[in-house]
Amino acid sequence: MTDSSNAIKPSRRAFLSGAAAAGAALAATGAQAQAPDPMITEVQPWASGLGDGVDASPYGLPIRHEADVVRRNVEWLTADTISSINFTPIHALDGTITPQGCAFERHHSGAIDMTKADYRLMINGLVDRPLIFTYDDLLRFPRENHVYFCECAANTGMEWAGAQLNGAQFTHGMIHNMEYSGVPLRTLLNEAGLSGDMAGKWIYVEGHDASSNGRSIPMEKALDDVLVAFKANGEALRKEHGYPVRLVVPGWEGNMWIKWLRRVEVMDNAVESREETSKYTDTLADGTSRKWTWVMDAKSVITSPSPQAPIKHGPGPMVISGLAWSGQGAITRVDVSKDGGITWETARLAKPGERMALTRFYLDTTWDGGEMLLQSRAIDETGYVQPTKAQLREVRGENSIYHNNCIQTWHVLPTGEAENVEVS
Ligand SMILES: Nc1nc2c(c(=O)[nH]1)N[C@H]1C(S)=C(S)[C@@H](COP(=O)(O)O)O[C@H]1N2
Ligand SMILES: [Mo]
Repeated sequence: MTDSSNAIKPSRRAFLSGAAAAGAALAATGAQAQAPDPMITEVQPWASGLGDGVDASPYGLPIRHEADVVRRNVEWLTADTISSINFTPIHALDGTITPQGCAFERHHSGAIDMTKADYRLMINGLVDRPLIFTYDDLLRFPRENHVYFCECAANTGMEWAGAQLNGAQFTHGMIHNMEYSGVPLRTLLNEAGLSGDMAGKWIYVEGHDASSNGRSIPMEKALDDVLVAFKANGEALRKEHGYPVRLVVPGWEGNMWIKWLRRVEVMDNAVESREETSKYTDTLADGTSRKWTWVMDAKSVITSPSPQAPIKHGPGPMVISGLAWSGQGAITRVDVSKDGGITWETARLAKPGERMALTRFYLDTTWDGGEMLLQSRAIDETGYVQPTKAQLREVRGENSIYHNNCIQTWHVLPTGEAENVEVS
């Protein structure tokens, strides 16, 4: 293993010779390098006419040339589109913030259409005064802003038995990362009055949708960092993400992030609802199941190059980029391997890791034009190291669905194309 000071950083000189090599490779594919480039020598239509006026899009959409950067389904997973899931195009995004317009959706009974005026949040159960809040009531409590990732526990769930889906969007796209504005749940629980010893108590949370998606959450977490959020990335939550109010449960599986939040009941025990018994439990290698697995452990994936984002240049300088996250806290280091995990280089974090939020990493490197078995390995502030698939299978077997945080491998070919593979 190399530390960051030994990581390959192309010097200016290496960059120039790399660029020359890339230029040479291009020249070999056509005579264009010799000819004048009309994009430089000719006046183009956009420079000789007018563009759109300011009223053309009162609420803007991405330019049409980016029309393929959209949520996508996996056909065989999507029996119907109401009780279903789609995937964030993480292979085409950079930085860490997921625009709401392409953030994955998971609904159990469809995305419902509620107004703020119809919105109610009820807190009941073991409280001094059961309360009902309107949307406007929520705006009167002190609020906070936090960036958090939301990962469906089933993210990467199709990869247990073998490499299946060809693209980071499909293998790792059940995740989004937004800046939420909201009121700490603790504030609202205290408003309703928690008397007596809350140790060992639970809350049961459910949504306004027909599925209700009820989940039990230990009181300790409820009083820690759970947010009742009404804005994401500065604007109202989109319908599909729970407009007007959703629960944000930092670092814990997406299923607990109740959308269209309707009710919080303080209870003595967990409800053991459908969503936390027959679903969202982990089958182990010996056939038994783990009872609770709430935290999303450290994980990472290279988003570029990847099957949907092939290398489009010749040998020479190249940027390898990806995302890392941990439900246990901040990412402290990400390593990248080009040879299937035999040797590792430490990647550069675009910013120091933030707790329970996506971290962008880059490896500024040189491609020799040969094959690569690209992997990334995340390490979080607890010292936890993202496991290999073999390590995870030893404990979990191959029949699990949820909580697959193993190291992903992309096989990059000399053509620059990449495919999803496993290394043993
Ligand atoms: N009310 C309600 N909340 C819900 C769900 C739902 O179907 N209904 N789906 C859950 C699941 S399984 C996940 S992974 C996340 C997905 O959030 P998103 O649709 O904003 O991506 O919402 C959770 N909250
Ligand atoms: Mo989920």
